[in-house]
Amino acid sequence: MWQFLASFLGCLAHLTSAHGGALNYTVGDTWYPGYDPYGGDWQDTAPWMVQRKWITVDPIFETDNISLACNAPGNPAQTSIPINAGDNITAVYYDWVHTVGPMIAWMTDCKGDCRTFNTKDADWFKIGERGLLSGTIELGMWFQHEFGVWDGGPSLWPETIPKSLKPGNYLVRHEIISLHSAHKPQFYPECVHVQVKGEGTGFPEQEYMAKIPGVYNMDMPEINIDIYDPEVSTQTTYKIPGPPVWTG
Ligand SMILES: *[C@@H]1O[C@H](CO)[C@@H](O)[C@H](O)[C@H]1NC(C)=O
Ligand SMILES: *[C@@H]1O[C@H](CO)[C@@H](O)[C@H](O)[C@H]1NC(C)=O
Ligand SMILES: *[C@@H]1O[C@H](CO)[C@@H](O)[C@H](O)[C@H]1NC(C)=O
Ligand SMILES: [Cu+2]
Repeated sequence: MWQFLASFLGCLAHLTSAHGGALNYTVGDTWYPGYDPYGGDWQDTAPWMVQRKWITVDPIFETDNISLACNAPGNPAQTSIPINAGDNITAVYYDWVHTVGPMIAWMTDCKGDCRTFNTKDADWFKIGERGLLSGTIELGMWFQHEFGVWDGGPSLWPETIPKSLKPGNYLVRHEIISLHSAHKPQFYPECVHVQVKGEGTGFPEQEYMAKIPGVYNMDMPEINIDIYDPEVSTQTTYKIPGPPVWTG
């Protein structure tokens, strides 16, 4: 019954709002518009654009899809958000409807200009992750559920740029993984260019690094999951896949 209801609600949700993604960013009181996926190609050369190009709010389904890095087509942005290490960057979503699965914020060093950086060469590290807050995998409260405000207002996802991170040009990648369809995980990634300022000299060791795609595969029980399977649905812990978070 729950399974039926959940998939029914899932369909309904898709009809009304068709998935989603990170649409805008804020740092302090400053607002940075992202790439409107239905706004047209003129945005490709907009001098104020900070977000890598994405052209649909639909999810990516394949763990080995090259677009898992920065969505499709993922073209670089023209400029970047200036931010001090230790400050928050907040990703702004609209009408997020899915409720089950982890949300992970990642960064990678562009090793120079992010406008010429190819994510094939990226080593990604986590700066924050949110999962199951309380209750069970199927019916408990996930951060992803709490995040969807359901009142027509924007959903806000703040994460902190690690205080000790060395200055430079980075991508910040916000990733929502939605697990409401059995054995069919949905990935919603978007990337923004940032210029980190500060006095830090820190950088994560190899144990914190992952390739994207590469970090996930369908042999992982946390990814290839059926949340309605009685052996899974009643569990009260969910291990977020990938390396540990680097907090600096
Ligand atoms: C990768 O994902 C994109 C965006 O969802 C999709 O258009 C493309 O067909 C996928 N590629 C593969 C090889 O599955
Ligand atoms: C994102 O910013 C644009 C303006 O650039 C605005 O029209 C839109 O409402 C914002 N979206 C959200 C979800 O805040
Ligand atoms: C900054 O982000 C952290 C999450 O990393 C959050 O707990 C905190 O409330 C945020 N602070 C502000 C002022 O938004
Ligand atoms: Cu969706």
